[in-house]
Amino acid sequence: MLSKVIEKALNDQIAVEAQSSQVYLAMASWAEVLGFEGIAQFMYSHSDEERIHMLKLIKYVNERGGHALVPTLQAPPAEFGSFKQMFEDLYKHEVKVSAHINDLVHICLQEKDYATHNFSQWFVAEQIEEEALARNILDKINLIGEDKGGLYLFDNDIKQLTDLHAGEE
Ligand code: OFO
Repeated sequence: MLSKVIEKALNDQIAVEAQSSQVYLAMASWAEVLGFEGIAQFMYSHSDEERIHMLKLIKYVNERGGHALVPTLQAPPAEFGSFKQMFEDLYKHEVKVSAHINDLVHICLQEKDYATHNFSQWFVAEQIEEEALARNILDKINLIGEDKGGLYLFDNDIKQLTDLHAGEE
């Protein structure tokens, strides 16, 4: 049985994951409208992943006798400036999510909830991967700068990355 403190911390994390999914969906739509199919595909699948993270938390909360709450979401921005800006936002967003996961782990230890502590380790590992991926993409896009041809190649590149990633799951 979850304590009220843990239940609240997990519900907060559900909201974070849902909001991430929402923001990445807006990024996907923006990229698609601009005709960057690879970037759009990458962001759509990233958005789906965040929804899966949210569902993982929802199932866990309910399984442990709590009540998972479906959160209210804020409307994300419709445009993101440039792709460089967009991937910077994505990276910063992931760093924030990692900090949130760390808080969750900390609360688990304070509450001596070792089962939830164990459960949250999956998210700790996932955040390491997501931050690394975001940094990797950001490095690439920084190399390209504003070069249109480079961006076209990058769009193709990231498409392959998405296919590869999807194949791993
Ligand atoms: Fe849920 O991993 Fe990114 O935010």
